[in-house]
Amino acid sequence: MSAMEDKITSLLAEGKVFQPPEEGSAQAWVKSMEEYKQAYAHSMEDPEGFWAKRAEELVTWDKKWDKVLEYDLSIPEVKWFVGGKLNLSVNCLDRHLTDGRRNKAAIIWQGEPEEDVRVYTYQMLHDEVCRFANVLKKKGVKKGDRVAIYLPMVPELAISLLACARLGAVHSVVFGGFSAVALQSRIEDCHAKVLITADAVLRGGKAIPLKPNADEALETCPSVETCIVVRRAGNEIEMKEGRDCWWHREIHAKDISSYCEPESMDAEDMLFILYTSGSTGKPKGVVHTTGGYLTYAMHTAQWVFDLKDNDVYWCTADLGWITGHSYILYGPLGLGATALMFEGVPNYPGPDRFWRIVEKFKVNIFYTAPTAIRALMREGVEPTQRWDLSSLRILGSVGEPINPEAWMWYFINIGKEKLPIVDTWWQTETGGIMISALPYVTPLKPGSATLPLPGIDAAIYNEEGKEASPNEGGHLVIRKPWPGMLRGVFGNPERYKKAYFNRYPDTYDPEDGARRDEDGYFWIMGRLDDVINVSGHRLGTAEIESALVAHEAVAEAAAVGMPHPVKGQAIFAYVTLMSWAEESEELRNELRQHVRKEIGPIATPDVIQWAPGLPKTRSGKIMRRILRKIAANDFADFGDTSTLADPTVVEQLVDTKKQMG
Ligand code: 6R9
Repeated sequence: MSAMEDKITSLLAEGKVFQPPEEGSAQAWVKSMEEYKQAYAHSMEDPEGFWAKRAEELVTWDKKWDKVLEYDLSIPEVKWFVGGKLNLSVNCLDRHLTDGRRNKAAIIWQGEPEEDVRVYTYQMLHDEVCRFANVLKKKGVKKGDRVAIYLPMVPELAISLLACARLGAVHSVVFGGFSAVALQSRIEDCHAKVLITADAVLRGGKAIPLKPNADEALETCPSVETCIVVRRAGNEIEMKEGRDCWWHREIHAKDISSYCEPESMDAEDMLFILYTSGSTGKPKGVVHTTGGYLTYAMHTAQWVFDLKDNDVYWCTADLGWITGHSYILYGPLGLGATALMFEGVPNYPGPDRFWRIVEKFKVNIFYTAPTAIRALMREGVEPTQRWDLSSLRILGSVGEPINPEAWMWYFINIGKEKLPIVDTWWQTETGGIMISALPYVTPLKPGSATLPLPGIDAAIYNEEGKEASPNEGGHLVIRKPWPGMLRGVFGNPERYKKAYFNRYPDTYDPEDGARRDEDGYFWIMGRLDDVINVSGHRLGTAEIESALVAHEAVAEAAAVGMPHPVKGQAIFAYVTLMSWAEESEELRNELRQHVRKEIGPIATPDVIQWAPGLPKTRSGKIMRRILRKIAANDFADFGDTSTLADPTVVEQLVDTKKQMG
């Protein structure tokens, strides 16, 4: 055991609680546990008063709301700040032109090549956003139209979102790592009128073409009239006449002005759709609206990251995920902060890339994912020592439960045993952080997301819908509406109700398992539905299975998660072949490539095991519990198997797995 592992083990064994640093608490937005408790109590007694005050303090409204909240979770229907009017690009840009921040850096962009840096002041960003909004307008985009965005982490990505918000168009970002097929199904679902993409993505020192994926997707997307292409790598691409145009040409056209009148939006007008995986069927288009979402993103960014005007704040997420939407863009820019945006990956050109960037821009607040921490942990401590990390004051984590070893490593080597770590639990659907420590306030326990934020009525329910006793595991639930919550699943109200409000009456069900300890701290255990969390990315087993079954040689497939030291979970797929097909290494590779093409590289199965049959109940339901155990080499106890239609199937699968190792 190394000295570092030794230290981590012994600190953890003490079951230590780490007190927040006192230094800095006097200036913090929330200064003491007392203040937190008061705010929490107020928010539970008078939620409307609490949120109205925050919405007033944080957001610039064109017209104030008539009613703070109207809701009925049994439908479900939720409306915040009813009758209020505002524009998000005005809140993120225009108002900072007159509040003393005009020449302040809004976005510092670090490209994948070290020397590729661009800085946008609030004025510059405002002008670019206006120009691009005018381009979209010229292409016929109007309020309510959907715009699909499929871009690498370039500044044009942030500009695109804000330009849509300026016009009242609905953006739907599709992560640049998704395949043509995944892009196609999302565009089709939301009927996007315009697609914004790039020639290529720079990743790990290579240019990976992106436009061919867009071309393939658009072959069967009749709704898309225009495709705007950002030039990133300069690789040769095809431009389809009448449909495709270059970003840089359009934005610099003579008739494009650097001012665009913002559309005054209703608080409940749709702001964006973001697709995420659920337990069944295709991905869900999670809908967020305008006034509540902005209030919530800003409120949480301010209290959880203690954002101040002098801070350089860095969230390493991609804008293709909700974390990027709320905590690179809307939250920080709403607050007039300086956000760093990074195009590259943690380990290229070396495992010290993150730390080098921290020193280079004197980053104060750093927010990343456990999978990145675990990957960097493997490289040892030395890369963290090459750079000066003394500018840091707050560390954050998001995306999956952070295991205590990774927490300790982060705390010791990056936090130098004094910085607070905010482990933030939330979801695409919640719009913003729900359960998290406040940095100068909450005593920390490695591996626990700690306590719900003010305004969030979180609890643990057992199967009967009663509140679980301390340390009893159960379903995490949220009992009161909050401004950032999703307002629907695009085009599918039934699915909205069924997926989130069906288990317990009038209660939001995030489908996560958790327990609360004797101090009321939440310990999140992970998904209860058929969702696999690979490196913090949500993948539905149903999506992977339907991709596999789409291959002509596959009769049936079942995908489960298996523990993985870096990714958290890896994908293990059981495949039953058609009778004519033969098991072979080539076919195994072909199937992996096939899933990669259907969904994207993150969904590639790590292991494929041939299965002559799958363990099913007599009603035909696959018993995933057993498949998960076999995948993890845990053959000791399969629990109740009495409902299995054919128990010999399990023996066969165990034998094969034992041979595979
Ligand atoms: C923001 C984001 C949501 C799912 C969620 C949960 C897991 C996220 C977590 C966490 C434990 C944390 N999750 N943060 N689990 N501790 N701090 O990740 O959104 O992509 O929708 O994923 O991720 O299982 O239900 P999303």
